[in-house]
Amino acid sequence: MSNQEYFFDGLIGPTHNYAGLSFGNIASKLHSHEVANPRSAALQGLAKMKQVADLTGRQCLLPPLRRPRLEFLRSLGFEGTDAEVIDRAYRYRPELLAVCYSASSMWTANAATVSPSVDCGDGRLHFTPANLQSTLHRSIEVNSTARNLKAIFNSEELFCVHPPLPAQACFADEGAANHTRFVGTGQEVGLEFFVFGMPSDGTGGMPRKFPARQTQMASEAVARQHQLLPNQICFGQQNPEVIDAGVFHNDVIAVGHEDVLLCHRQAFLNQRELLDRLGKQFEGLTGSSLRVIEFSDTELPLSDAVSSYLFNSQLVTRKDGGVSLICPIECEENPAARECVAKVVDGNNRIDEVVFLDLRQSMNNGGGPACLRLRVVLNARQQKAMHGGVILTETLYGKLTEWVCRHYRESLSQEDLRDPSLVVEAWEAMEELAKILDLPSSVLLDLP
Ligand code: SUG
Repeated sequence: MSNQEYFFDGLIGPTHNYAGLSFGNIASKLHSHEVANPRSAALQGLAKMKQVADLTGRQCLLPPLRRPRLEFLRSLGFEGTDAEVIDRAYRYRPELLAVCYSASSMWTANAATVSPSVDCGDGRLHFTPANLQSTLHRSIEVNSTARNLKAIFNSEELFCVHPPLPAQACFADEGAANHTRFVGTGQEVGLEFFVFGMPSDGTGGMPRKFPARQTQMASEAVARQHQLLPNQICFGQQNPEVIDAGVFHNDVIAVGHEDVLLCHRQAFLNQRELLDRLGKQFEGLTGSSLRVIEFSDTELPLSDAVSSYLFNSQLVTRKDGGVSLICPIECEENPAARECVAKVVDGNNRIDEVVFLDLRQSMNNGGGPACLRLRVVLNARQQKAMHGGVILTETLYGKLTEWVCRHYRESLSQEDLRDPSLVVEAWEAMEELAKILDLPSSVLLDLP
């Protein structure tokens, strides 16, 4: 098959820290102001990439974005040398200093929504970089992310990187975390499932406690500009109650892969009707049935689903054709989640293996295996045309591991963000990374 799914994980940057910046993300709040370990974080992320590379042979990465983004602080009136800007921000508005230091681009499921060229009207692969405008620290990712995507997928004939949607509340967009593509065995064209938390007309209710980060208007705009046909699109709404229970993205409560949807029974509003519609559409498009694996609240209470991140596991088709479920280690530690995993693996489906991974450093900020990867289905020409320097080979894995050990600190507290030498350390690391990945340093450092 010429179309193949590649996994682009976010390489975890040297300033990974716990600043408690994401309202509605329970782990971010719970671990706020703890001391982070950027080195372990990056090594855990690399170990995951290595595992998936060994299983599938289709692992790539997206570079971290340059942090700190001191120009952000300068644009808010903090003046002086770098050290002065940092010191002033730390004393007057430490939360803004944390914003410009956040390594949140590691969660590449939020980098963009991606539609493979077989689905798109003009036969190109479409990316819409997510505006992430629901949180300040994430909203400053989008322009640099778009620039990286353009550098890696550098052919206008084969790829189309759209501008992000307008940075307005009605177009709040969080990318692939709220988008799943289903495809039948041996088939090419997929069914793209867009899930939003904020309906355009307020019907169906809205969360009361926490924000809905994806709007219906945003999902519709993305589907339109990717030129998808109506029979290839299905829209659904998140259950507002689960958003209030900490499900800030749909990928915290549902994961899809090929013809499988694994989800909690309370994931969606009017779940029966929605899954019926989704199933019928899938059958109409592919002639085969969608396999839905649902767990009830009795089998897995919502709070355990959120703390274990079972539904944020990553499903990958291996080289031998079997499918592995890559779970965070929290699923092995949680008895209810562990039992659900066993049911999935023993069930009548292609998922025949589970891999538990320690991604604790990312998990403590609300980012599990599926948050850390962006799926990009590429045809043979696109595989050749994309920038090869980001494909995770054995050699690249070795170089990056060594690079992390040389440049990353073992601990980073909120107080440490005040240290101006961190700016220089992070900058030097990025300059060297540009060489390792064979990308222009002007792109990686996001310079004019
Ligand atoms: O956007 N956490 C991220 C986690 C993103 C997870 N992604 C997916 N579910 N696809 C967020 O809430 C926390 C940063 C901090 O608090 O320091 C943070 O941004």
